[in-house]
Amino acid sequence: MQGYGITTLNEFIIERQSEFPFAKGELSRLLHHVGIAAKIVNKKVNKAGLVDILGEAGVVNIQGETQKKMDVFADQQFIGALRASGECCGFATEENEETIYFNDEFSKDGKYIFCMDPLDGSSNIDVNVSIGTIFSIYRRISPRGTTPVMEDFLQPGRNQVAAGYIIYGSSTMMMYTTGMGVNGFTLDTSIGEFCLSHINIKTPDDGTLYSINEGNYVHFPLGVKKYIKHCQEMDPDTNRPYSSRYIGSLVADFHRNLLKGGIFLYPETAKAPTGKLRLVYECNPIAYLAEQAGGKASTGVGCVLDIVPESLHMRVPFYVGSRKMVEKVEEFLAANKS
Ligand code: P6P
Repeated sequence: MQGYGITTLNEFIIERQSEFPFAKGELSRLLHHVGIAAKIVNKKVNKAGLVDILGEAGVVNIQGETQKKMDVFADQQFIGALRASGECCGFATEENEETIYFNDEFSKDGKYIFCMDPLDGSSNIDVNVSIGTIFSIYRRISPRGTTPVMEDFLQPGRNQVAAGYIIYGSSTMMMYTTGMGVNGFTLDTSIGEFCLSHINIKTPDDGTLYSINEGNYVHFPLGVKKYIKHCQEMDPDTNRPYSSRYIGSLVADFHRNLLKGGIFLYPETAKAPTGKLRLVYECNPIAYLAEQAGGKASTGVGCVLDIVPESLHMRVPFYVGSRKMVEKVEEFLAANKS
């Protein structure tokens, strides 16, 4: 802690770097640049209603989703900031069908690859609902100095060296892990710094909040239907009522559950037969954070972090949050295989 009582993100990154004996500051520099991009995006998000940044960019992305101007802006800001870090040799983002890399020697020598959803939940921005950036960092597999290859991006989530999210909400927070627990930083706009506000977060082992889009109920696997009914009836073991909370923005729903305890569920549905959420840049980083905070992340039949991605935009069913709640869903799914 500094004399003036706060620890900024950069001070924390440097302090923690000393815990990695072989660290040369590359990951620290990368995380520092994530913080810079987050502040730039935050500034725009906060003014979204005032400047011509709302609405559609008139482009449809690889997901078949209409890109919002803010999606494109956030994508560009993070790629620009991370290129400036010189530590990233390539990027995979929700907004681009192919991976992105730069052919200059500086970038090609980068040790890390960066995967992100630059602005998750952006359809909510026009109605002033919290949205977020989700990111995941891996060491490259291909040799430094060469052009990155797809194998660099299709690593199991277990290989992540860092993951995190920025939530642009009532306050803007950056939560991240480098495998030594999860820490949260709240942006103090009066000094333009992310300041340590949530130290070594541990998510409650159990909870009473469940987050799912019940509009898809008829398409859910039988085990999920039974789990929802389980939540809606008084839990005989704990005699506690559950509450349904669904914002429709993964970062916001996950963040609330992380702090209070709860489970987020996005099963396969008719419209999304393998689930809606993307493994590489949504599920893996959130799963890494959940596990680092003592929670669990499952596809319903196994750990999300153990999956070897088959493609960049691969989708999986996603159950994440308090360990006991995720285990309960897995039990219902196993007992009601359809
Ligand atoms: P649905 C936002 O579009 C998103 O990718 C996640 O942030 C969110 O959890 C999910 O989709 C919401 O999907 O089908 O319930 O609107």
